[in-house]
Amino acid sequence: MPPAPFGSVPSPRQLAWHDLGYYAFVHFNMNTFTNEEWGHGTEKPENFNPTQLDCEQWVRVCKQAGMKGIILTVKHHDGFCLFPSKYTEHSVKNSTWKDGKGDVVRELADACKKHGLKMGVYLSPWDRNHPTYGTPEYNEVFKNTLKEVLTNYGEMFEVWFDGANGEGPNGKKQEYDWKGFIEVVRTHQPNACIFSDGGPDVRWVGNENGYANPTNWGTLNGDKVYPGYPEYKELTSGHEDGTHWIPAECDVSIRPGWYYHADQDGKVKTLDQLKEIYFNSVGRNGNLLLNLPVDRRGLVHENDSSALMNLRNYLDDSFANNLAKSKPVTASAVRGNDENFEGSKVTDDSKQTYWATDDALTTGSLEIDLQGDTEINTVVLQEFIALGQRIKSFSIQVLKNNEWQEVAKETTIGNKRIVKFAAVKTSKIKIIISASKACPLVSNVEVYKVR
Ligand code: FUL
Repeated sequence: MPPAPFGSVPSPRQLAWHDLGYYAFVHFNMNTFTNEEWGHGTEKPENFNPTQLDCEQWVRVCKQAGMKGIILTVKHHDGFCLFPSKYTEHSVKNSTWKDGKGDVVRELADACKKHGLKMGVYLSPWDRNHPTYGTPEYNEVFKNTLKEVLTNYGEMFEVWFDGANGEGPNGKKQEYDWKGFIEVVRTHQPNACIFSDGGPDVRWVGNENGYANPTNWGTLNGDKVYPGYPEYKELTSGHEDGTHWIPAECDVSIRPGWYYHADQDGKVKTLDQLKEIYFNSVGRNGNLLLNLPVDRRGLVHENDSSALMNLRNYLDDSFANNLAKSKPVTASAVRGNDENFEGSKVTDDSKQTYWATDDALTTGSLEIDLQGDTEINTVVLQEFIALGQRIKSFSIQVLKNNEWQEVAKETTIGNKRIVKFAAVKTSKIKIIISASKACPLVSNVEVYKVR
């Protein structure tokens, strides 16, 4: 009998989101041309004027970098829309770019479709330009704007709601109709995950450095957390017994700023910094949303694309050879002695099969025979999260001079955990689950010697 789900579990759209792992944020809007991070809403639409805009170049770069999609800032805090919205004058339709006939969202949607990349949109509810901001009417304007974006450009995989909420042009703050905003997304893009500080589908990780805590639950007390939640540091670990499945997305920019500033051309993150971000996000049960500040030409800058390729080459090299693939596994116990749940399911190269114990067991171990002395320094672990995140603590041991030696002691796993340790030569490795909220379900174990 397969195990029953435990606690909060992911929806199908969230499971699809978990599979994406790594994708791009693009901050490109009015601020690109005014050298700002937070525009004031008083900028002249004519200022928006990229000289060589080429969304296919963005898509090619992201695809080569191994990213699975792009989320674009179609409307930031200054209110300027990258598409010709009917609900504001502050948009590309009043810019000099393409004589007001251009539409960046259309160009990106076409390019993503052509090259098979997923697309998402960032919309800031905070609007420092719109004359209705601070009144109930603005909520209607925002919902209509959202509907335009979600009905005219094809399938979106994620809708990103920024939690920042300041004052509008008349000094008033807005009470947002979050329920209504969510309803618009559900109606027009039922497969899109909604991001905000507290979900409902994907949560902010509580910092803009691109890392989750080593202990990172995919669950959260979703009714407690809201956009602007003051205890946002909790989001870096999630809530262990959270009432909802709301996993973490780690957003960080490849440069100091979110937007392009020429004086940051020399400040693109190094390979070592990007590696650390990758291991601390994707390797800690999060997705990585890495921001590219597209420049005034309308292109991903050369320095940024070469940094992305350095990371890609590193990852390709490091994770090319899974030393545990198809290797024999001995489990401490197997659910119902049923071969469908035996230890070898973690090295069979399928994430749909998993090792499980009987319901009564919440500890156990897997011994992998590497079939000869092998130098290793990294282990990738995955739980079968479709039935909930269960494991609370685990350790890794290697056989050295006929004795088991501990090389790592960690806490949660979730969708994916990457554990690095000092390189060691061994012929056998043991994964020990020391505590689990219900019987552990492990779908995948990979072993590497990374650079
Ligand atoms: C923040 C915004 O205020 C920044 O400008 C940026 O868009 C970042 C991703 O989110 O809340």
